[in-house]
Amino acid sequence: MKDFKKCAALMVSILWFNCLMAQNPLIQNQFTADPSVRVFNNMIYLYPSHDIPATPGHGRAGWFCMQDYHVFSSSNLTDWVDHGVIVSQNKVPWADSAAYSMWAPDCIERAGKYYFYFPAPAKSGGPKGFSVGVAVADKPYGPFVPQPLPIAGIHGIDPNVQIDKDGQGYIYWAQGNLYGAKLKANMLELASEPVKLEGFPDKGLKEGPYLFERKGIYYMTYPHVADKTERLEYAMSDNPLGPFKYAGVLMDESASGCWTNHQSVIEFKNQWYLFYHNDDLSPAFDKNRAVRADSLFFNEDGTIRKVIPTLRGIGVTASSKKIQIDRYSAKSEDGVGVEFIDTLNKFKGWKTIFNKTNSWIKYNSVLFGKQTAGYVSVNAWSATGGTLLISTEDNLRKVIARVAIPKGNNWSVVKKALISMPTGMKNIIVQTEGSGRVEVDWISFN
Ligand code: FUB
Repeated sequence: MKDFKKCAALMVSILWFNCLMAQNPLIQNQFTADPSVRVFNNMIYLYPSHDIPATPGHGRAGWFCMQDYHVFSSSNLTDWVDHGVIVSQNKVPWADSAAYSMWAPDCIERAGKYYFYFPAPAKSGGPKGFSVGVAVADKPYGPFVPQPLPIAGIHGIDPNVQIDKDGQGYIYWAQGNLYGAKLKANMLELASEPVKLEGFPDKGLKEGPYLFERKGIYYMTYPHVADKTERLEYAMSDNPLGPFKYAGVLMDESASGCWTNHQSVIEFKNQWYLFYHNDDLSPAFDKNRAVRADSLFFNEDGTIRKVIPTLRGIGVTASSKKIQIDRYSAKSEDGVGVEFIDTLNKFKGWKTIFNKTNSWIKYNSVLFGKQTAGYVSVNAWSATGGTLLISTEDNLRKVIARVAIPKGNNWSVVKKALISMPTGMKNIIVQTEGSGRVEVDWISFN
């Protein structure tokens, strides 16, 4: 009984303190990068790198700095639970605990065990450069036990592991080019000599291999420096070790200039998704990155349509949650902008600034319940005073509230009865009426 109570209290604290709700970027209370995403037992698990700012004596200033890994899970692509640290550099017997280079990881399940693969530099006396280690768990969120030694025969970064339909495991990694080998059934040792994978552009760094299979086609996706920064590309094959045929660009270079990108692709509930990263939470320093996701679509011939990054991202937002309209689906060309709420603490997120009459922002896929009457709450601030029109849109556009934001000098929640309470899935439009400058943090319906 005591143990049950302890366990229940732990679960409540995990859910209460670590439940993160987000659009893009998906995780907004810490930096995350290099997302490897997996579906285990109908739950989505996100295994990212964990960027941190370097401090004197801890990592190298101006460079990547990572000391551990967290895992996050979600049942709906919207609400993410942080399960905390699963592997850290000072608990891996072979790893250099002062390297701060726990780069892009991956995780896979085999026969009820979860194998977490990660690159890291070895202690002095061990192999030079990056090695790849494995930590094993009975659950996707750990506890993970690191193996005493890294995998023999692999020198490189960005491990990616796949198990083919016939049960054969494969491991891929990068070292300027892309490499692969078969894995033994124990998932801990190579079963074949590493080969350089063929069929990719010769020039420019390639890293971050991530292979997936659909309808008998093996898609190898990877970041590539075709020009100055990385873009995501893919190549296709009928064999997990190739040869591959270059097939195109999956995502263009980041518009904000983030030098790296890194991807994984999953199918969840009949929809395909691309997970990647950008520098949303640290636009001035692109080694502190943030994981994003957008929907991915195939053409009839099996090629992939280029994914255009969005702020809205994926997943449905419940109308009763704080709807962050700054993660918009569309907006008017002028009169509306997005800025950090607090430039000294970017983890506080963003606000929308309306400063022109009839400027608008649209936020898609909000799910309303079955109530017939209700309120909208708007967390806003206006130095001038102003009015917001809130509408829903499916086939028709319908105004559901006119909210006067009083003149003031701080954030306050303004609550207004709705003209009518929407039901089902709707897009929300927030528009200004008349002049004035209005800043909005979030809106919510109850
Ligand atoms: O996160 C460190 C490195 O940056 C990764 O290993 C690469 O794929 C790139 O994203």
